[in-house]
Amino acid sequence: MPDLGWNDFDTLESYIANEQRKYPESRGIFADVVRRIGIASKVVAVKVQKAGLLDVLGSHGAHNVQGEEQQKLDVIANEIMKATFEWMPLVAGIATEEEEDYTVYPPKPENEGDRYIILFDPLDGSSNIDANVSVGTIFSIHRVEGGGYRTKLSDFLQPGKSQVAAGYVIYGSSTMFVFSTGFGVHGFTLDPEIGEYVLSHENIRVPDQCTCFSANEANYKKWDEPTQRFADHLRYGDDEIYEITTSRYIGSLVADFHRNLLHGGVFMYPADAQTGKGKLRLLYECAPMAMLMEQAGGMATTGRERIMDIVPTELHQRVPVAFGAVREMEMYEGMVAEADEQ
Ligand code: P6P
Repeated sequence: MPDLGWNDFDTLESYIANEQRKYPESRGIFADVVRRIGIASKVVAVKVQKAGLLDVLGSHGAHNVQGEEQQKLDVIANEIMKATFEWMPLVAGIATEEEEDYTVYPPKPENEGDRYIILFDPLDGSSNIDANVSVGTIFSIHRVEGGGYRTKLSDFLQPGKSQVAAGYVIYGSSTMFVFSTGFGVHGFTLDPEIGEYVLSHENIRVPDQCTCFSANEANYKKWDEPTQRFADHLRYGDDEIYEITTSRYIGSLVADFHRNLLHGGVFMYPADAQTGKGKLRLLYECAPMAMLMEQAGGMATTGRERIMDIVPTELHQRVPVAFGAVREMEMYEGMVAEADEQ
């Protein structure tokens, strides 16, 4: 057998197939959903890598449900992701950051079993695109009843702990597909020579050492007192654990989260103390990232409750969020609880 240089690696394809073989009763539908997200992300990666050349930078003129001016690549990535699932028997519906309403695909006769809904942010961090900062696609997969059942809004409003899979693709110095199906977090790096995602980071564990604090510190004055106290402790505290803790924040969730997942650290987008609201969306940003952080041994909290326990009340709901190792997250929750008792 000629040494092709890659045949001793697990590709995303072979990894999914191996995992599926562990469940003989599996119909392979779920595996196919993950596989197709991988394919869609390769198409998005090509567009992102060529963004500067294909004049797809700059705003599209339209605005998404968040009132944010849509960058052209946002719209292109959204269309690519939707096209991947449209009219497919395996997917009951999708919801995307770029659209007000969810989309339901009518059940197909051949589809008697459970089906899946996909919630995604097709290109998170897009305001950074023209500055060539890493951006990403974030996805969350839930299961819904199969057969003739008509998918409805409540099927999309499931808590993060019901996710069957979650992940992101980061379009950076390399393109990486990072996901979990509840059995750890695994990273696959796209090998452009063979066009395959190759297993590069098996069973990622978030380091205990908090090497960085990652938040938009321009908002410090908007944070409530325990949040300010927590941030001060990490940055200025005399606790020697945090002597090497530095600040890193690039304003692209996938890039900031990925760095902390691999190198350790706290990422937070706290609530504005006046409104009590956070900025990041629960269903297709915080919940999928929370699954990954927990699967990697960390925690994801609002400061008062586990992100994965929150039962959504609306599709584009925003929540305050902090991701990190258990020690820092428990410290933060303790400071918030102490302040709440006063
Ligand atoms: P700010 C990007 O628009 C985004 O949704 C996340 O990717 C990122 O973490 C956050 O907003 C940045 O927000 O207010 O710091 O610019």
